[in-house]
Amino acid sequence: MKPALLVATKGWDVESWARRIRPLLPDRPILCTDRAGIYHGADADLAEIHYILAWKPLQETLDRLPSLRVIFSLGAGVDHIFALTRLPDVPIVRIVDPDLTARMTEYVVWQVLHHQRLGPAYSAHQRERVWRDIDPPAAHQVSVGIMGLGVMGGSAARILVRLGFKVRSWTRSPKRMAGVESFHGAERFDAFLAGTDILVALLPLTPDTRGLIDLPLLRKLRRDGPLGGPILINAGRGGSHVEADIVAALRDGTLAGASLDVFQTEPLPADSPLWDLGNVVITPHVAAVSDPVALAGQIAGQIEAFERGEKLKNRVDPRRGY
Ligand code: NDP
Ligand code: OXD
Repeated sequence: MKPALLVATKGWDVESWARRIRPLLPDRPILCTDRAGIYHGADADLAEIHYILAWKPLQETLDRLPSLRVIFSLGAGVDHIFALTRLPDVPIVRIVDPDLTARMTEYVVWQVLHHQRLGPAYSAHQRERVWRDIDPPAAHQVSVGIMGLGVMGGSAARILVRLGFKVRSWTRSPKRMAGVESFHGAERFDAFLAGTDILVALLPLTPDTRGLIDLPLLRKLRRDGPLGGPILINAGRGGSHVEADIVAALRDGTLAGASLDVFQTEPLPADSPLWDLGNVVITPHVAAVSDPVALAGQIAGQIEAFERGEKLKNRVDPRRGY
């Protein structure tokens, strides 16, 4: 038998991953946690595990894996792994895949167009049976500022540029992309914000990005743009924003609207004021869902390549935290 693997996910359908992986790696045991992330089998079986496929793994599960060689995150983000207090000294690999990237690109483009085409106003008119034309601005009059021009942000930027939007980006390190005005680092952050009508956050959650999107930041966005005020779209991580500040900004007009896919607490609590604000689009962390049908092959291929002595792709840098 070849080394075993453990599928350990909290809140996801563990079996749908195991079902896809088993035929791809038929000659090895594939163990699973339950939906709460708890493994109910014997410690002896866990000692055979070389690989964990994880989404929000429990500390107690990782602590029981003495032979672990690689941690595979089942998402693009790895904050759910770095949130643990004890991590074994093994490579952490994340998902980078055209399927996941395409889903995120769809979400960002959908929400940017929704706000640029005055979707919230027209939805309100429809509910009131009002026939009134208000002209949306042209794409080229709207500036979309993307925080995080990585795999996800880069793909969304390319499509937005093709649609004619003015696109700018803000990153940690310098970037060059055709049609995109690039800013990086703390010194250029205010200049980036000052020219942004629609702020798109596609940042990983790290100590540097936690709580970054707060009221002072939102007040720095362009106020005299064509949408009656700036818009926030966050599909990165809820930990990067301060929800109370977003609510305050939506109420006092600092923000004209928002689309939020990620939240400080998920599921978004039923008593969150965000649910009742008309100018907010809420989706339950589904901007880019990890589909086992699309992704299992990549993970199985990585395991086989690793065992042939090849380098793992999409390794995370633990010092950067993403
Ligand atoms: P990448 O690692 O490819 O890109 C991250 C980008 O963020 C990089 O451009 C990086 O800058 C930038 N960045 C990181 N830290 C900072 C900082 N302190 N200041 C400025 N820029 C910073 O990640 P992906 O594009 O693949 O994914 C981004 C995030 O999207 C994931 O971490 C995850 O949290 C989220 N996500 C959400 C999903 C959802 O369904 N809502 C689905 C998938 C992902 P630089 O290029 O200089 O390194
Ligand atoms: C991810 C996510 O990180 O779904 O992939 O949030």
